[in-house]
Amino acid sequence: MPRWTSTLGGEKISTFQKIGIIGLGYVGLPTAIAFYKQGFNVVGIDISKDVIENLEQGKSPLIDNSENLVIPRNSDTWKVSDNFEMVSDCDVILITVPTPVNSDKTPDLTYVVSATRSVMENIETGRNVILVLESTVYPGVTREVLGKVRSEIGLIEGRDVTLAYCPERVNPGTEMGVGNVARVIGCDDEKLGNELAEMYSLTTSEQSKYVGKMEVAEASKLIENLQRDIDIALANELAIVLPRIGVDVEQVLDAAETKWNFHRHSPGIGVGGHCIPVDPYFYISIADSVGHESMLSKSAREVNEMMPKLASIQIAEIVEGESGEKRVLVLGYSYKPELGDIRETPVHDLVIGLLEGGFEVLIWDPLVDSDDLPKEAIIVDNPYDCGELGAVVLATAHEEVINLEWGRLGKIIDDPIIYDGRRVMDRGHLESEGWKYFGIGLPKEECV
Ligand code: SAJ
Repeated sequence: MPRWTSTLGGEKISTFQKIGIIGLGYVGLPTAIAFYKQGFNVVGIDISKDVIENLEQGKSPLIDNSENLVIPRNSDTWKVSDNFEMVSDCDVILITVPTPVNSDKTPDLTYVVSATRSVMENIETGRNVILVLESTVYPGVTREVLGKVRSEIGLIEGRDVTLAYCPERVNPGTEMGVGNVARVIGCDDEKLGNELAEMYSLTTSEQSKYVGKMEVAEASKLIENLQRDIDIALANELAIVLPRIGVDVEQVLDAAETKWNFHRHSPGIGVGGHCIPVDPYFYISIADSVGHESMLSKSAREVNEMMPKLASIQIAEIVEGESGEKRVLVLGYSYKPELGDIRETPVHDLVIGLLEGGFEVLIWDPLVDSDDLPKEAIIVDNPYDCGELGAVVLATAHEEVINLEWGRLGKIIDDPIIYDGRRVMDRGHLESEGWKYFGIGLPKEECV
């Protein structure tokens, strides 16, 4: 391959020049733009004509555009298309398509297989194109699943294509984007693995490291998310147990955090998104396949998945002990703050729990499209115009939720009660505005 210097100056070089990115979502699009900005010749492919049309008009098709992406115009070094033939002469092709789970929680690899097949059917043989999977999968997928497609199409590893794995680690809705997260690269060919690490290093301020064979990088990503799910589950279990001995979980976490290696996580009404609640099931299926049931990850999932229902029961008990008004305003519906993404949102189960408890549920989320909100609930455009309420529930800690005019809202409700499902509100301030404050992990006797 021609050795080539990035046009943005500096001594950095890359073995590769033309990069294809398959899947222009919240990972693929920022990644494509990052390589484009470093002077690479980029071809972005997406099967959605809407996505391509938006991009050709210079518009971001992403729900969350917190990275304020500036979409390049079509040029010699930036093209987007739904035609896989466009990647036929790429040096490196990155696959950044979703890996959801099936209803039985087994990994759904249909997008990965479809994208791989479409790429492999269009690459020129003999150019040893590097095909890098970035989607979150379990160890073995790149080698076995992508390798199977390669064999079916008749391509030869090392002559026509070389497989590699580099997990995406962006954290949507936060400042952790492609430009400032570390990367790990797994590839059987160490030389190519190091050249990929060099290529990725041009796009991030953090380290970019070759870590060994593909399974090493696949397992790294998986256990990163598995650990996060387990850590959050501990915080959630503490939010169940500690209040029952009269102790506020947040005070205990404040105290524990003074220890140098205590890693704090926040209890809440549940764990959502397309990674943390999903990836542990990839690990569970591996553990089962090798004959060792993973009690730890299964228990963590059980704890996190019970939180929405548990919160709905707590809210019902609070309301029945106070005004008895069975109307609740739920603030926030997306799975995490500053995003309009509702995938696996725990607020869905919270709403269902309240409805099953006989409540009328109103929802206000300024970031979520009203079409994405549950039809069983009453969608609210103005949180100050909801009529009488038995409680207001903070479910997703959007800035717009936290910064509501709580004094004004409290005056509209006869007996203003808040249930802080993320423990993010200033209790003293709310109580000074006439609110009764309840929250996840707070002993009820401390609330009156
Ligand atoms: N959550 C808690 N308590 C916490 C942290 C999170 O209840 O202490 C909840 C959030 O409310 C949300 C869910 O967990 O419902 C997931 O939150 P998250 O901050 O982990 O956000 P994600 O799902 O966007 O995770 C992203 C992922 N990055 C991607 O590749 C998409 C994930 O792989 C990262 O591990 C994670 O960021 C991270 O480390 O921040």
